Amino acid sequence: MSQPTARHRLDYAPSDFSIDTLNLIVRLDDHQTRIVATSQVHRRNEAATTLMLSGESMSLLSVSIDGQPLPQSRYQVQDDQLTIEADLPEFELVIETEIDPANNTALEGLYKSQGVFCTQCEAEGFRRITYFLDRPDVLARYTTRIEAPKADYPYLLGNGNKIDSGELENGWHFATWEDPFPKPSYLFALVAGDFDRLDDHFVTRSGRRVELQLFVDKGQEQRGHHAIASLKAAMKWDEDRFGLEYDLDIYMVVAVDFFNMGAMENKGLNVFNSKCVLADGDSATDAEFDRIESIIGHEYFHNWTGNRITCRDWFQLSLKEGLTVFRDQEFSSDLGSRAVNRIAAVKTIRGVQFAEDAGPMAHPIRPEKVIEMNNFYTVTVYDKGAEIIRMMHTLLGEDGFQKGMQCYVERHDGQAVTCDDFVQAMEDASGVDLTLFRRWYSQSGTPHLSVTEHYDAAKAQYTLMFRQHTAATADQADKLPLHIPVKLELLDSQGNAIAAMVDGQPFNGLYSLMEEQGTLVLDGVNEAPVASLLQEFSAPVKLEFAQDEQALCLLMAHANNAVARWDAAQSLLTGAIYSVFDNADVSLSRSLVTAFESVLVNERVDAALVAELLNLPSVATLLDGRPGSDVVKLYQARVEIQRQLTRALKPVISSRYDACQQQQKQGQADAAIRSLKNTLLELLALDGDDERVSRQFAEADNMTDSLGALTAANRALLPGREDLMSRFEARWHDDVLVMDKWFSQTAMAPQSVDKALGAIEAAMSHPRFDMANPNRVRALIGAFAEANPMAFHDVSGKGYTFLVEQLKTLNGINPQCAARIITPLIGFKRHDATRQQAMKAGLTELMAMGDLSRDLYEKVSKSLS
Ligand code: B3K
Ligand code: ZN
Repeated sequence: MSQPTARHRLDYAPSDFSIDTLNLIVRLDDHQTRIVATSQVHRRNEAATTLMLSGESMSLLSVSIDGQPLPQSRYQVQDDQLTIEADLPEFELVIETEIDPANNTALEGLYKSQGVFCTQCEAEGFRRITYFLDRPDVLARYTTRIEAPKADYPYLLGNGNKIDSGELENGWHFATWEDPFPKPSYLFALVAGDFDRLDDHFVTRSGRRVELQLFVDKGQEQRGHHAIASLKAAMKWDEDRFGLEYDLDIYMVVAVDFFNMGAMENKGLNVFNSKCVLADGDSATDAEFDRIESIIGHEYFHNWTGNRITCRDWFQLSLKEGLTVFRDQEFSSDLGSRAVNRIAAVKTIRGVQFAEDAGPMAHPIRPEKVIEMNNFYTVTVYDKGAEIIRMMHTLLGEDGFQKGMQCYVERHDGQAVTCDDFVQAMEDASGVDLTLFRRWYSQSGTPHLSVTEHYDAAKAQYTLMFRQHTAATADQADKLPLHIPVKLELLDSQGNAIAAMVDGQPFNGLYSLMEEQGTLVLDGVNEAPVASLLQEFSAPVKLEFAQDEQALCLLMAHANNAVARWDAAQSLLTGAIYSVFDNADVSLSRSLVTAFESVLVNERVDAALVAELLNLPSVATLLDGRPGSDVVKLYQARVEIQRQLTRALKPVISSRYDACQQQQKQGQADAAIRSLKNTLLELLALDGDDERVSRQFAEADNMTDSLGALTAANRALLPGREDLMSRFEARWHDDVLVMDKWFSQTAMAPQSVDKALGAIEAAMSHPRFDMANPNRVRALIGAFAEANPMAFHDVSGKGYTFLVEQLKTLNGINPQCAARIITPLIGFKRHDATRQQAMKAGLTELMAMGDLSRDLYEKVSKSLS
C-alpha cells in the first residue's frame, strides 16, 4: 500500500462539475446490495473534460451517459477514483454499483448489523455507496427508492418526505423518499429494519405540525420517552432563543447499537448510537439522561447550523461543530444548571483539549492539513471551537450575537460556507471588530496568561498586568498574540464585590487583552483586593496568577460567580495534591478543611455544585500542570488528598450523606442530591466505609444509585466489590447497554496491572462482549486506557502492550474505533522517560504493521516524528 498523503486547507478549489439532483435506487441485500445512481450533472468550469468521482470498497457494474452505456475506454477506476471522459455542459449520468454491507465492519457507508441496514456518511462514507462528488460543497436534491424483503424490513426510511411506497414481487416492498432541501452527500441516510416506534408531534411557532418518530429495538420502547421529550424541548428552545424553526413535516430518529460515535444529524433522519438515546430510571444514570438531552439537542440544532448552512470543505468543520456545541451547551444551561454545565465544559477543555494541544495531534480549530478526516472530529474542533464561539458571545453580548446569527442565516441559507463567513456575519451585524480575534481559527496551542498585580493604597488604585505566551506546538512553531477576553471581579476582605472604575467609568467586568502585554488600571479600590480572574473561564487559556490559600478560600466562599467559586476550590485542591506529590508527609491545612466544611454544611448551595466543589481535578489535568511526572504517583497523591479530606470531615460528610439518602428514600431527591450523595459515598468508601456502600447498592431503586455504589466500591477496592460486581452482572447480563457500565467498572478498578488485565481478558470472553461493537470496545478497552492510570500506566509497560495488541486487531475491524482508543498512547511525551520509552516501543511496533489504516497511520506517524 502506498503511504497515505495529506490534503491541505489552502489547496481548496471548487469542483469543475456540480450534481443538482441525485436519484438513488437501493436494492438491499446482505452481501450484494445494488445501487443505481442517476445524477444530473452540469459543468461549472468550461475547460473541464473529465469528471472525477470518489468511490471506495465497492464493485462498479456499469456507467452510462444520457441513456447510452459508456464503453470501458471512456472511464477508468484507479486509486479510489472513477474518471469519466465527459466533454459536455450538461448530462445525465447513471452509475450502477454493488456493495457488501454485512461485511462492512468499519461502519462507514452502508452497513448491516443486528438485522438492520443503516448508513453513516460523514465525513466521507457516501463514496462507499456509489461513485460521487463526495464533498460538502456539492449540494443536490436527493430522491431515494429503497427495496427490501418486507418481513425482515418492514420499515424503509430515508431523508425528507415519503412520496411513494408499495408491494413488489416475492414478498419485497419499496419506499421512495424525497428530500426537498439540497444537501451534501454526508447528510444522506437510509435505514431498513424492524423496530418499535414511538410517535409524537410538535407544532412549530408558525403553526406547522411536525411528526416525530423514534425507532428503537423491539422491546425498548419504554426507554425512548426521554429522547422524545428532549427533542420537543430542543425544537421549542431553538425557536425561543435563536428564532429557528424546523423545516420538514417529519423528524425521525433511529437508535442502533453498532455506531462509531454518538449520533448523526442526517437530514430528517438522525441515526443515534443507542447509548445516546435510550434511557429509563432503572437502566440509565442521571448523567446519561442529561447527555441524551444534550445530544438530541445537538443533532437537532444541526438542522440549521450544519444542514441548511453547511461547510464548504472539511477544514471548516468547526463552522458547524463548534457552533452547534455552543448551542447545545446553551440549551442544557437554559434548561438545567448553568454553573454545572459550564464546569463540565471547562473540565473537558482542561483535561482533554489541553492535552491534545500539547500532543502530536495539535491543530487549530480550523485544521491546515489532514490525512484522514475522521481523525479531526476532535475535542479541539468541537469543544475549543465552542469556546471560540462563546468568546464571540462574550464580546458581542446576547443581542449582538443573535443579530450576527440572523445575518449569518439570512446571508448563507442553502450554501456551503467557511468559518470566515461566520465571523464576517458576526462582525457586520454587531459592529464589533473581530480582525484580531480571527487568529483563534488559525493558531493551535494553549495560550498561557500570566498576570501580576500591584496595589497603590495612596491612590486607591489596583493595577493588573497581563502577558500572554503560546508555546510552539507539534504542528506550528511560531505563535502570535491573540484577542483574549478576561472576565474579572474584585472582592474586599469581607468578600463583597468592589465597584471599581476605569477611566472614570464604572468597570463592566470585562478586559480584552489584544497584544502580548496589557495593563488594566482600576480606580476607587479602597483596600488591597482579591481578584477573581478569568471568571467562567472566559477564554480557553492557562491562567498563571499567584494567589495564596487565604485568597483562594475567600473566593471559594464569596465570589459572585459559582464557576469562579468552583475554580478557586480546584486551585486549592490542585495545590494540595502537588504538595503531597512533592512531599508525601504534607497534610491539608486547617483553613482549607474549614473552607470545605462550610460548603458541606451550607444547604442553600445547589447540591450538584457542592458535589462539583468536592470533585478533585482529573489525573489528566494534574499531569498537564506537571508534564513529565510519574502519573501513578500523581494518581496516588490525588487519592491521598481525598482520604485526608474525608478523615478531616468525616462526621460532616457522613451526616450530609445520610441526609441525602433519607431524602432519596422519601422520594424527595433529585439528580442534584444524588450527585452529591454519590460524591460523598466515594469519599466515605476511600475511608473504608463498606457498610454504607453495600447498603446503598442493596437499597437502590435507580441506576444512578446502584452505579454510584459500584463505582465507590471499585475505586476504593473495597473487600465487598467483587460480590457487588457479580450481583450487578447477574441482574443485567442480557442488557448490553447496562453491561457497558459493568465492562467499564471492570476496566477501571485501580488494582495491580496483572489483576486488571486478568479481569479485562476474562470480560472479553463474556458473551456480551464483541470486538466489532465500538460501544463494547470503548467501554472495556477504552476505559482501561483512559481511566485506569494505576494499571494502564504501570511502569512495567504491560498495560501499553495490551493496548497495542488490541489495536492490531481493531485496525482490521474498525479503523475509526481503533484511532479513538489509541489517544492515551500517542500522548507519550507528557510522561516520564521510562514510560515514554515503553509507549514509544508499542507505537513503533504498530507503525511496522503492513496494513495500518490511514486513521492509525496519521496518528502513529505523527506521534513518532
Ligand atoms: N456530525 C457527526 C459526527 C460525524 C463523525 C464522523 N466521523 C455528529 C455530530 O457532531 O453531531
Ligand atoms: Zn455535531
